[in-house]
Amino acid sequence: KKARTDTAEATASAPVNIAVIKYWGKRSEALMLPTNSSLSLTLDQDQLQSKTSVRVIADSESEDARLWLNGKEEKITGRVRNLVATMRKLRADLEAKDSSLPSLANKALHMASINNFPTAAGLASSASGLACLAVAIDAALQLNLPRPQVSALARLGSGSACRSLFGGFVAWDMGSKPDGSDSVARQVASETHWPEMCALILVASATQKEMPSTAGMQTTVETSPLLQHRISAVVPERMQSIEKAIQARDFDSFAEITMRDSNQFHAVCLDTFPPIFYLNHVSHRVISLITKYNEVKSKENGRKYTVAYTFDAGPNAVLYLLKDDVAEVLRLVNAFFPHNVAAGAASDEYYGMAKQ
Ligand code: 2P0
Repeated sequence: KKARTDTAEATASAPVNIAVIKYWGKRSEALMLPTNSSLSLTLDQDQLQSKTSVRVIADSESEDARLWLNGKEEKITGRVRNLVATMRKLRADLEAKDSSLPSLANKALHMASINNFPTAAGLASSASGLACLAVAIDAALQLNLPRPQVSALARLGSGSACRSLFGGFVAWDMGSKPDGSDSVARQVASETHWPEMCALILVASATQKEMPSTAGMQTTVETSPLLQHRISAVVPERMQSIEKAIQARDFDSFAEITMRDSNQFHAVCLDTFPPIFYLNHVSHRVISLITKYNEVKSKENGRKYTVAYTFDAGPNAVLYLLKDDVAEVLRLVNAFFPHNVAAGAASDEYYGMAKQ
């Protein structure tokens, strides 16, 4: 007799992560394997997050899959289709072994995801979005997979998503096996390791970026000689150094590596042919301001750096800094970029102070 087929439903949320060693380039599009390792900080869940609900339609006859993003139905990409198919296969294997399990593997799947921040504006929305999609499907299909496996599945949806399954400081080791089994995210230090560490997000533009990451990094891999240098001669050493800096809570080293890696990522974008421009004049002014501020503060507090900037595939700055310095840096940013505040749009400018 056929097992019970109640509607199964699950909701999950996942936080954004912002890389300090940037992922940019794939060695396998099919398996979603990167050309270099990367490292990020996962932000506080209550600040920037995606939330996804997944419902298995019990009385459906088809394996239809539908997706709503911020309330609007979207076409399902090949990658999400692949993620859904892979997870359904895992469910089908379970059902084949145990006929008492409800039949969920071949039912229609409705997925609805929302972000509480601008989507596709270079604020890592795909990382949090695909991470919680994988968690929600895992729950709705009652798979109960271990977290590293959910992380590997999230990677199929978007590379950087594999890092959002863990809190604190997270590395994504590129791995070397052709099947990708050793290309996995790993927690370097938990969220309690360096509680003074804060992130400040300055939104220079909340519009969607012109060049999506996936297409951009593919052109970079095909055309940029600087990327080859970065992969072989720069990132491996930087991964080791920044892990050491994190373990030792050495902010000066952490900040310098972070800023250098952001600069090199954007240099690689410029070295792509045709070039990719993610930074704008506001981003350049933020870099100049932080550079000058660090010089001035150094004479006062003896530290080499007080603030580190980093930019992803968009013009918005993420500043990493220690808690005691947040109030002054906020005043500084308000003084130098008064326009949004004067226009009463301060809440559009800052998406809050996020601790790790
Ligand atoms: C990162 N970024 O490490 C880097 C820094 C953007 C700049 O991961 O093709 O959206 O889905 O794997 O993950 C953006 O790339 O690209 C990204 P896909 P993804 O966070």
